[in-house]
Amino acid sequence: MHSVSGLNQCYGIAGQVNFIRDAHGFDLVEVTNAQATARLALQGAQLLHWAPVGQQSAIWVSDQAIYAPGKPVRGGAPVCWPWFGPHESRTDFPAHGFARNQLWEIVSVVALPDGSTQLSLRLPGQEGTAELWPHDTALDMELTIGKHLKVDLVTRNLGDQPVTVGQALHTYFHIGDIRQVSILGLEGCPYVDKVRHGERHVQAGEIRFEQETDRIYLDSTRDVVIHDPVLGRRIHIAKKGSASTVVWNPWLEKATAMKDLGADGYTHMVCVENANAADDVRILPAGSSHRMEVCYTVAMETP
Ligand code: TA6
Repeated sequence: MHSVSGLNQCYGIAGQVNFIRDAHGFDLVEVTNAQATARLALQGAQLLHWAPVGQQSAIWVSDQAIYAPGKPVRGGAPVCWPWFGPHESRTDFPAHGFARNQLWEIVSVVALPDGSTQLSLRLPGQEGTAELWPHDTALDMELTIGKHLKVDLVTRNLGDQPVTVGQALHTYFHIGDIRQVSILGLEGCPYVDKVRHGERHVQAGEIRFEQETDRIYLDSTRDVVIHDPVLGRRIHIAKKGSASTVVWNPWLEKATAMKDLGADGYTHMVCVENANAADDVRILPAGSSHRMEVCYTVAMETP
C-alpha cells in the first residue's frame, strides 16, 4: 500500500509532478508542465483532467460524481478491461471489467525532453480477481501529457493459453452542448446500436445527437473529430490497435436516472471511446502482447 509522501519521494518532480490525497480521500497525481495540466486518480488509473495550456479541460467529470473505493468516478477516462460492457456470461461480474475499480501502481514518471510528462502505471494482480479473470495477464498504461494527450494500454498474455481481451478507454469529453456537437470520421462505418437491441446499421454522414445514443462502431480505424461549435474547438482522436469506437450519450431520461450524472450533465459530455469491443475483441496468443494507443489533440477554431 503506497503513501502519498512515499510516492512523492520516489516519483515526484518538483514543479511538475505531485501526488496528493484529495478531499474525497482519493490519491491523485497532478501534472503541470509548460504544455498542459492533468490529474489522474490511482484508483482505476482514471484520468480526471487534461487541459492544454490556454484551454478548458477536454475531459468532463460529473459534478454529481460519487468518489467511493472500488467504484469508477462518473466521467474522466475509465479503463474498461478485460471486457467491455456486461460480462459475456456472468451477470454478477462488474460491467466493463475490473481494471477501473482497482488501485494501480506507479511504475515510472519521466519529464521528457520535449517538455511533456510521461507516467507509467500497472494494474497489479489482485486478490479476488481469480474468479473474475482466471488468466495470467498484465495490464500497463503509459500516459504522455503535453499539448497532446497520449494513452497506451498494453496487455501481456503471460500464460500458456490464448486469451481473449475486450477493452476501451471510456473517455468523457467536455463539450459545450450535446445538441450542437457533431462527430466526424465514422461515416460509412457499420455499428451495433445498443439502444435498438443491438441492431446493426451503417453510419450515414456525421453523427449528431438528439436522443440517447449508444453505439459500437466497427471497422473504425480513421481519426475521429468531435466538433464543438459552442466551445469553438475540435478534439482530434487518433488511434492504433483499435478497430472499434464507442459513442455514447445517455440523454435526459437515462441521465436523470443516474444519480452520479444528474439531469443536465449529459448536455456537456460525450463519450468517444477507442476500443477493442464486439467483433473487435482481441485474441492474444500465449506470450504475446497487444497495445491499444490513442492520442487526443485540441484545436481551437479560428474566429
Ligand atoms: O460506453 C457506453 C456504455 O457501455 C453504456 O452502455 C453505459 O452503460 C456506459 O457505458 C456507462 O457504463 P457505466 O458502467 O460506467 O455506468
